[in-house]
Amino acid sequence: MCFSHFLLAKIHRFNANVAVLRLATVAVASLSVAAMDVGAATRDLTITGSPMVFFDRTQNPTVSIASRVTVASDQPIQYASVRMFGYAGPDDKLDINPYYARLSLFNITWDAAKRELKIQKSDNSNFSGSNDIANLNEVLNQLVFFWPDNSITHNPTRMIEINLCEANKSYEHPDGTLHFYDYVSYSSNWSSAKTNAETKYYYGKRGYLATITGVAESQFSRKQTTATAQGWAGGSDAAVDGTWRWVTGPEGLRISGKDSLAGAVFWVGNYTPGGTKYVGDLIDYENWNASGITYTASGHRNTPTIPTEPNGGNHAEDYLQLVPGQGNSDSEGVWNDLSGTATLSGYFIEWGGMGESGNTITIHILPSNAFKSAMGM
Ligand SMILES: [Ca+2]
Ligand SMILES: [Ca+2]
Ligand SMILES: [Ca+2]
Repeated sequence: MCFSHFLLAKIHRFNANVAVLRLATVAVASLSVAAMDVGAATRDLTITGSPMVFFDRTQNPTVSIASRVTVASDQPIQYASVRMFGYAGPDDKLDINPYYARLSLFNITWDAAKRELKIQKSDNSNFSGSNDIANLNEVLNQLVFFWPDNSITHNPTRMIEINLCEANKSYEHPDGTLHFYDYVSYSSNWSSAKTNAETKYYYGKRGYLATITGVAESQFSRKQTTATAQGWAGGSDAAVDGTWRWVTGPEGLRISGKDSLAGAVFWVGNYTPGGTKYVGDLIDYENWNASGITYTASGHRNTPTIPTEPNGGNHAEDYLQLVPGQGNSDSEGVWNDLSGTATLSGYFIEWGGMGESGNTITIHILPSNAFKSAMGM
């Protein structure tokens, strides 16, 4: 990370009775993200700057984190979600500068449990068209971070993630992160699909072949396409035949407790018949196809139906294909292992959970004596 220049942070006070923060500075890093989007749509979010807040332990500051967010979009946006991760005291919060002159254009709500600042238009309609997007840019550059806890004995880092949520595109993952989905028509083998997904950005987030780790996520992902669509996803047993793991997205970065290899494992076995769900990496979901399959109302395979996939032993079929289940758009897809050299007509893509610089701001809080020392004071 290259710090190009320093700015004096603008300090806003909620409590006028407390003296203003004496030392505050913000280091602006140069970060940029290439913009390649699904189809012809524009969905760009860039954030430049990684604020370093230097503070006097006796103070109780609110710091503007302005002028670092740029949005470009030709899509209707329901709301902007600004979430904070990292240590947070009970009153640690995000807000919009209360002195911002055009505050009345927006409906701004803070959800303390989710630590989410939600920004909508005042009438809750979509941000749509260039004027609305300009307004959204403006308000996102009025973010303020308020922390009344004067101690830095806790983790002094906060991560702020900005997501732009279009209707029917965002799904809240059980870990509290927002994920986004689409289906890409792209005739290719598995590895080309994986590479292609990684060239597609969605509001600052790099795409990956979808990792489907629950019923709701499976249904949500399938709703992005037609009832009969099929395509690649991010599962594979290429590393160890018969040990199925997610090799893309945040799950692909995890080291499995099963074999210490990269990628969270969800299934062990080739059809002998059946196999065994592996839950040691905290993923309790699979939906392999079965002969004579019947479905629950959600479209999940009824138990005790024994799956007949994966059936490609000895590395004959090492990559995950999602196929239609019941053939209606509300159902989960069912799964097949397939040779990675096969050509499929498209793939399921997902964004989110990676904590990328393209849609995050990391705030480092340091005591003022560190700043003084750095400046030779
Ligand atoms: Ca996923
Ligand atoms: Ca295999
Ligand atoms: Ca198969």
